[in-house]
Parts: sequence; C-alpha cells; structure tokens
Amino acid sequence: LFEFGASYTPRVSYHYNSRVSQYHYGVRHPMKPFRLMLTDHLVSRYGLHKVMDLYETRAATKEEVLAFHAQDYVDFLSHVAPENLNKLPRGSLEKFNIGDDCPIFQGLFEYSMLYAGASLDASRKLINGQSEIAINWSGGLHHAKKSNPSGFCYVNDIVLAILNLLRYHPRVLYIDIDLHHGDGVQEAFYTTDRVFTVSFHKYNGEFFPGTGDLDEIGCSRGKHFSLNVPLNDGIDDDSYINLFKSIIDPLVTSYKPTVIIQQCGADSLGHDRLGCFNLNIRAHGECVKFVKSFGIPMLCVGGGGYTPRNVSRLWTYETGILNDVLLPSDIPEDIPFREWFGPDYSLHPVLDDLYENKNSKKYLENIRIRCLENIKYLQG
Ligand code: TV1
Ligand code: CA
Ligand code: ZN
Repeated sequence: LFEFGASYTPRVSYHYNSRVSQYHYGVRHPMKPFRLMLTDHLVSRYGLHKVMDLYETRAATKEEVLAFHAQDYVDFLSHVAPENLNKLPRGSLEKFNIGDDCPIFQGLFEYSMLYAGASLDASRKLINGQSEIAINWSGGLHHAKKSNPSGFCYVNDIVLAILNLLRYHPRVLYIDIDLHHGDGVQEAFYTTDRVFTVSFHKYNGEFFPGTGDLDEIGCSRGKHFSLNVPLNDGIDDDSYINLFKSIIDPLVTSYKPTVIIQQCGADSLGHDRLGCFNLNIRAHGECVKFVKSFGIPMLCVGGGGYTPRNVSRLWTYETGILNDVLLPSDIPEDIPFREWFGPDYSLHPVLDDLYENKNSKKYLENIRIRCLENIKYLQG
C-alpha cells in the first residue's frame, strides 16, 4: 500500500452489516445486494479494514425511520411478506407502488432497516467528531419517498441521515453521481436553504425517474438550492470530470457546507447493466477525491450499480481514495469469488468506448453556464 502524498489523512469509519448482502429482490431483478459482500471481501483483502474504524451496524428503529416516512407506509413495510400478500387490505399494493421495480421479498423490512441504520450510524460518527469521513456502501437509496418505495428503494437512508445531520449542521451539501436523478432527496429538501442538492444524471424526460431537468431549482426558501445536471448517453471521463469540478468547486466555495454527503452510485460506470455512460473507475473516483479535497466532513454512500464485479471494484477503489491509500491494480489472490474479476483480474478494467458520446462540447458548455448562473444566486 502506498500513500498518496500531500492531501490530509482523515479519520475514516466504515459502516456495514454483512446480513444486508443476503437479501434477494428476485432472480431477474438487477439490484443484487450480493455486490456488497463482494465489495467487503475486496476492501478487506486489500487491507483497508486495518486503516479504518469498522462498525457493525444495527438496524434502524421504526421511530428513527418515522422522522421522514409516513406511519402507514412504515406499518405496511413492517408487516408485509411474500406469504401474506393475499391477506393485505384491498388496493394496498397499488397504493404503495409495489411491483417489478419494488417487489415484496423475504426480509424486505430488515434489509431496509439495516441499510438505513448504517447511514444513521455514519451520520452520528460525523456529528460527534469521531469520524471525518464515514462510509456506507449499502446505503444511497435516493428514490424512496415519504409514503412509497420507488426505483428499488424502500427507505430513504440519505434523507434520514441528512435530517439527523441538520440537528447540528447549519448547511448540508448533497452530491449525487448515480446515473439516475436523486429525486427522493431533492423532493424532501426542495423548500429549504439548509440543504443544497445537486445530481448529475441521464435525462431525456423519459429515463427513470423522469425528473431532473435544469429548470428544477427548488422553491420558496429553497429556490436556487437544488441543482440538476442533465446528461445524454455516452459521457466520457474528461467531459464528466471537467463538468463536475467546474460546478462543485464554486458551489462549495459559495454555499460553504459544514458537511457533505456524496451518493456514489456505480451505474454511471461504462458497461453497467442498466447504464449508458462511459465512465472508468478512475474518473468516478476522481469525483470522490475532489470532494474529499475540500477537507469538509463527508458521508459517502453507495446507490445503484448493476454489474456487481465493477460495483465492488469501484467502491473498493473509492474506499482507498478516502483513506489516502493507492491500491495495486492486481486483484488480491485467494479472495472468495476471485473468478468474478477475470479475465483481467485488475481493479481497473477498461470500461470506456462502449457508447457513442451524445454530449457535444456545445451542449456541455451550455449546461455548465446555466449551472454556474444558478450558483451565482447563492452569494446574493
Ligand atoms: C424485475 C426484473 C425488475 C427485471 C427492473 C430498469 C426489473 C428493471 C428488471 C429496471 C429491469 C428500471 C423503470 C418502468 C418505471 C420503471 C438504487 C414503469 C432491465 C438507485 C431504478 C431504476 C434505479 C428503475 C435505482 C427503472 C438507482 N430500470 N429489469 N427498472 N416504468 N424503472 O424504468 O437510482 O440506481 O431492467
Ligand atoms: Ca445522479
Ligand atoms: Zn441509479
């Protein structure tokens, strides 16, 4: 393991409960909690467990989840099971948006409470100063709404963590680099200036969840405190990194967040099963490194990512970045499931050049200008 050099080495905590990787959305469902177990094995075999504080997290309580979610929805989640679906009140599956994306699977409630509990634990470590950076790769489920699940997300661990941070922090910056729009988090804080939300995502008006256009900027006190960066298929490393840095740098400087939460969804990588971007692992990681470089307390969560071997490589690489440890490219020997990382057995497989870049220089420049105009309102 080699040190990166100049940047500060923060105290990092890693929040995980191995039970969370044992749940199954269904055989054909793209969301595979199993990717969390692959990630944890890689993190540990690369020696990163030794440089972080490890916390085996407990499940969130019903009461904690009620800080955001509606009572009838939480009651529904806690009682529903595959074997009692036919005993539910008429219409409740429709009411709660249960279907292909958000099925009822065995242990759904425990699963949701576990990943939410990990984000809450992480937020607590940041609040009491025991960590400067806290990591929960099982979290990041940014679509969940107050009264219903959406897009594979049942409980919104990010909203819960932010609500907790707001008890002590005046300004929270939320940065979302998942392929999809972070609609649930944006909606929850749309009318407040104490949380600034920014999401980079594929947008064409149709692509899930359908929101995230440039004109969604927040309302009432929250006007100009939401920012959206809509992108087309095939964006490459350099365009994404340049756009990301040129927006995040002035944003951090003018908003002056006291804590940052970054959602690191891995479906923005090239070759993702549900994805359409061309990002390599190094480029995704560069965005995390850049946010870390401000030296502001930071909570990193996972999110999407549907090609498990690449999800686990990415989050391992980013765990290295957050600890200022540069990992050797060769996947360690004798790790369980090592065959998943063949034929290259590298932390950095080539993931670019799959999709044509449909983001012209002109398009990206226009987006950048419009985003910067929005940020200018903050100084006002
Ligand atoms: C079961 C089996 C469910 C196979 C879902 C892809 C499946 C998808 C499946 C799928 C799939 C979506 C929509 C359609 C809304 C629906 C974790 C009515 C091959 C954070 C969530 C994407 C992304 C939801 C979550 C999307 C996250 N895409 N196969 N479902 N319409 N849903 O488009 O942001 O990554 O695809
Ligand atoms: Ca996003
Ligand atoms: Zn996604």
